[in-house]
Amino acid sequence: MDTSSRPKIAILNIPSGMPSETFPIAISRVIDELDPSLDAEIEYIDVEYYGLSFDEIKARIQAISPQIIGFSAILTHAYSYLKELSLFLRSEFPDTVQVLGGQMSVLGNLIIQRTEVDFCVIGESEPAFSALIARLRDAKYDLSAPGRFSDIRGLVYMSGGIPYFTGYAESAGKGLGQMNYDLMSKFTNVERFFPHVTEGPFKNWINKYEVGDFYGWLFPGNIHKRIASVFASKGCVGRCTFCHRFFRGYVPFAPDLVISHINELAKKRDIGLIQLLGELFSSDKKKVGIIVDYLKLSRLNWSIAAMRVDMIDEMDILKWKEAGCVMISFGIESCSQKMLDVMEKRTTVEENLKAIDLCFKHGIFTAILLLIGMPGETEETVSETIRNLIKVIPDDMAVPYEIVINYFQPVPGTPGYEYARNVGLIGQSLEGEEQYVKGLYGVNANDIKHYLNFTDYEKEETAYWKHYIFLELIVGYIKKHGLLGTLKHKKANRYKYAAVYMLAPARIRRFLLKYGIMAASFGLTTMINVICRKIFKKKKPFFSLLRESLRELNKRMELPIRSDEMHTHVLRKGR
Ligand code: B12
Ligand code: SF4
Repeated sequence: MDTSSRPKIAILNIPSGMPSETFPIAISRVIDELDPSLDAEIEYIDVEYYGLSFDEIKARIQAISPQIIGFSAILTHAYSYLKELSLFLRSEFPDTVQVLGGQMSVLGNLIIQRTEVDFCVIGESEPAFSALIARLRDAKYDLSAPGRFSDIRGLVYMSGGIPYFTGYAESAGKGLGQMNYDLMSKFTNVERFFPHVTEGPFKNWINKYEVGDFYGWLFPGNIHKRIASVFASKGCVGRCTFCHRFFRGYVPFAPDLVISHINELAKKRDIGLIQLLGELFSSDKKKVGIIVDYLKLSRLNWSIAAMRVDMIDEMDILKWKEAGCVMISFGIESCSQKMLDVMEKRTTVEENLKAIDLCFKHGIFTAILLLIGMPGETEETVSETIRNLIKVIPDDMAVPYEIVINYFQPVPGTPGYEYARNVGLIGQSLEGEEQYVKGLYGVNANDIKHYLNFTDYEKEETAYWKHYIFLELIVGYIKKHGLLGTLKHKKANRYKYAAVYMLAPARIRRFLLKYGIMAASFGLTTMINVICRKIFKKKKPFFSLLRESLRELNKRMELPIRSDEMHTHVLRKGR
């Protein structure tokens, strides 16, 4: 290995098997923000986009001959791929130091023990990554004395036979930048991050018959232009029990920097629509106001990737609509207050309904985004969600109507994940946890097959919930607008199916759907087994009795700290 003073680093993204690829802003920032005095030579290998085989990755790494291989893993779903690749690269490049960063590093304890990764960088890459590189370079990449890394905060590595966490690093504050396209274009095709409006994500989010109505909301001319993604903030004021973040608190980006980035992109790339990314768009109305005023003048259209319902009112919606806003995503999650409390969403059903209603009323697209199957979910909470959402069906049939429903999928570092361990749905041992995260590869949260059952029903009995909510909300739509009126305006098959479905009385269609979906998803034999279990083995109510935040509940159920995680157990709590 080359131990000369100039560090050479190969950075790879780790595929998660999910259908949509990761927008690699994390990698751009890792490279961009590295301490320039290191004079490091960095190369990014876009494994995911180019679909590289292990041998192709090996050839690329051979050509670079790095002392450090950096893995960027945003989703935990990528764990099994990471493990295989890490083991393979260790056998091919035994002396190269492996470093992992990204959200997956919350599993630092597991990764350090079960893969060949030498260091996990926890949270923001800076200042830990630069400090680590400098220390490795000075030690000639010799890992035999782990104590020499103990003062670099933000690392997990093996020390004394168990993983050691050096504690959270304070963010260097540099890490609030945007994607550096000029930098990234040296390594990969960046043009794909500027799809044409009609080829972009909206065509997947809105059904083909209604997406035209959506395009109609754009300023004339923008429909022929391209989309760009821009971050406007980092962090969130919420602490939902299913959500993980390393970043503490909420920081809106400086409006002048966001504006100059948008301006530059718009000029260079013929942009017509800006997707504003980040966990929470507006908690600082003043800063957001400056960005909105600019967007209004620019005649760009724009969308908001994430917004809390308790932070928006009719004035905002009107102002934003006038300024070109065409879409806002709210994670409303549920319209049962009990479930919102279990999630510690800190919102009310009324706030959910109001936010959705305002968007529909003023012609801004918003999909109804639901998370079902959290502990405490019952047939009653599902029905309550439907009853409430039926109150806010759009009056105007030209408003696209979309409903997206996912099952709860515990993410490490969240109260939801810890609760799953507490009740034994995720193994409490290292092996048990690994088995769970390995199984996440490519698993879409809308797939019932992988749902860990947090209800008192048989899992198979909950398979129809997603379809039931969906169909009942369409039935509600038909009832509001009349069958003929609906079928005239809404051409997607869902309206035709719902028209047939609603011929049966409410209780009967629910029954038929439940057993129909069960048989279709799991087979007839399983369905019969489920029915037998229901008759002969009654479950005692447990999950259905839940009413409080999982975070509070966990305090009364905490498991003893395993001996291998003496130093790392704090990662379980997130930040
Ligand atoms: C924007 C976003 C989206 C967008 C875009 C996603 C994308 N893939 O680009 C959309 C809305 C499409 C989306 C979809 C999904 N998302 Co999302 N998303 C986010 C969000 C809000 C920001 C991610 C981001 O780009 N941040 C900006 C970058 C710059 O910040 P960063 O990741 O912190 O990067 C720093 C460090 O990680 C570190 N680092 C990163 N790599 C490396 C490498 C090295 C070597 C080093 C040293 C350091 C390092 O340094 C970076 C710079 O400081 C996060 C929440 C969050 N807090 O991260 C969730 C999040 C990543 N998403 C999550 C999930 C679950 C999903 C979905 C699976 C949801 C679903 N059920 O469909 C899909 C998957 C889509 C996909 N294929 O990626 C989870 C992941 C949890 C987990 N542990 O797996 C998160 C954490 C939110 C949560 N619920 O907890 N998402
Ligand atoms: S789910 Fe959304 S609102 Fe809740 S903490 Fe995460 S980013 Fe914030």
